[in-house]
Amino acid sequence: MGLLDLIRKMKQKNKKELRILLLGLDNAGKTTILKSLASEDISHVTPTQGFNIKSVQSQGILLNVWDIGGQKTIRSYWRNYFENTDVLIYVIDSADRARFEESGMQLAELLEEEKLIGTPVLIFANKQDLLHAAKSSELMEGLNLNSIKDRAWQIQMCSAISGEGLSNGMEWIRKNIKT
Ligand SMILES: Nc1nc2c(ncn2[C@@H]2O[C@H](COP(=O)(O)OP(=O)(O)OP(=O)(O)O)[C@@H](O)[C@H]2O)c(=O)[nH]1
Ligand SMILES: [Mg+2]
Repeated sequence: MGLLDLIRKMKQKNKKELRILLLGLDNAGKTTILKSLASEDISHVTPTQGFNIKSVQSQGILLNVWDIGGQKTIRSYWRNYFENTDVLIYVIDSADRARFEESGMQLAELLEEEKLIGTPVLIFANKQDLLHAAKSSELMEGLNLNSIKDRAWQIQMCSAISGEGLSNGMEWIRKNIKT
């Protein structure tokens, strides 16, 4: 290997770039979160039929975020995107109590996927701007989050609409994931 190749390889090792998978049930707010992170207009978000990819710069790291539609018919395609994921961001609609159980089961299924073994998980408890949004303890119970013991994980309250909490989540990613 020549010197140039060696330098190139070292640079790659230190790349400050992460592949992030953004998943969660339909209507949770994934696309709105991604647009908000990219400082784009969030007033006309429509359900994602396939996927969106966006690269956003956050705290000195380039995040390549894959936002996949969460409708039931699309969920079977999630597994096509698991490879090489550095971080999983799982989004919950904190006001949709009727679907806490479904959301928790979907997350539990993801965490059993071989390609996601050990992948750190940031859980965005979205829609905290709504008055009746559930808080951390109710979500932990409703989605059985305390059962996650095999990886680094964090629950972060947020609102994609106000932007509150999003940067705290990104900060957790920066601190917990080696780039
Ligand atoms: N009040 C409130 N509404 C939100 C928030 N985030 C998203 N929404 C709304 O929730 C709806 C769904 O948002 P999307 O971003 O399309 O949800 P998604 O998870 O991408 O949905 P799929 O693409 O179908 O998987 C939209 O009407 C958003 O405006 C939030 O923080 N607060
Ligand atoms: Mg979407």
